[in-house]
Amino acid sequence: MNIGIVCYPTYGCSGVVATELAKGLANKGHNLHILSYSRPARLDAFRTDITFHEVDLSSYPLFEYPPYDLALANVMVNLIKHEKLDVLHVHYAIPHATSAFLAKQILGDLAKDVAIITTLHGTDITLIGSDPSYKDVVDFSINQSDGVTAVSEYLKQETYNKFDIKKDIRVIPNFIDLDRFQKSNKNHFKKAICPEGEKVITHVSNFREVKRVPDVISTFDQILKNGVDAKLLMVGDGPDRQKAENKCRELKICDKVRFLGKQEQVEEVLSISDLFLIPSGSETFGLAALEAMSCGVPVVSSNIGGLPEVNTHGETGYLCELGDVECMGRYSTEILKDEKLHARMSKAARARAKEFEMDLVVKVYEDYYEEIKSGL
Ligand code: GMT
Repeated sequence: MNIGIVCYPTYGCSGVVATELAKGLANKGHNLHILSYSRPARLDAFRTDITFHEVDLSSYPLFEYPPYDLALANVMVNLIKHEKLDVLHVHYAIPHATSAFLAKQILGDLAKDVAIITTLHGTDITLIGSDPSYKDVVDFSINQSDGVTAVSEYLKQETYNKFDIKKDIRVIPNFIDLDRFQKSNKNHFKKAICPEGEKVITHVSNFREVKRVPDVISTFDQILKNGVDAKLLMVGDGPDRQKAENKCRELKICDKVRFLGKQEQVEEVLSISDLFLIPSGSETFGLAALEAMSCGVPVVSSNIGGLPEVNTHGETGYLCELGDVECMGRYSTEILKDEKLHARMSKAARARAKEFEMDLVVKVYEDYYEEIKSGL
């Protein structure tokens, strides 16, 4: 099939999922086109079966805000016309689903065999999409898609709760490359960071408010107070980094916390981690948790959104009420102090990750494309 994939190029998870899906589909012999305003971070190697199309925004004195959705629709129109796309799969509803609708309208009969598939990822529904400034357009655009998927049961329900969706939403979860995300020997790195054999606790995110990074620091403080000698690795960067640093200073634990910034090879950090913390205030899936689990790292998380569909309480880690840092600290301590429990959870985490194996899920998308196309 000729498949167009539209995504945000950033380190955010929807762009990662979209790019990895493109690679997985290309590995199965499909011809892929990725559309975005810059090259996605995960599209890191040259391949003949994946073409990147940059959406160029011409500036013009009149435009305070250049209309990206129109420029994107224009690229879509050209691709459908000249590359004979079978499927145009947009990740993140805003504005991608709207641009896809517009492109299909512009082309009329020429686009009648192209299946427009929208995958909902999270904040396009839970935060920004339901904002009154966008809601009606998002509602309309989702309903105009030929197929709609969501990354978790939770997100599917939230979409039905927040929007007036007439379409059947198919849950297709996020997936993981088990070969890339597996524990590898990085002892030299561990020794450099923890010369006294301290435990390593890790958090990975884009440090947006919704990630509650100060809760990570407070949970870590609880762990230290419970008598565990540990270091905290904070991977990523974003708007709340300052708040996190302030929290370290307030709790006087800065010497035990390392801010590593954005890391490409996050699996290397996970390979030396004993525990992963994800106390998010909203998380439709929690790909970062799945990446940790795939490396055999138990997860302590909040029990909101799609996280319970990934992290199983008492098996792959523990879940606590939102903001309950005492609970997260207590459970973390339990895992870190009990070697047998840690080993059991580590094994269960990897086993659970295997249920989200990349090829399995790519095949589900492939079948879904066929199903939607056959109904056009
Ligand atoms: O979490 C983020 O800040 C990025 C965001 C995105 O839209 O890229 O991630 C969302 O989609 C991911 C991939 O499907 C999910 O794993 C994340 O849980 C989800 N984030 C939120 O719901 C906050």
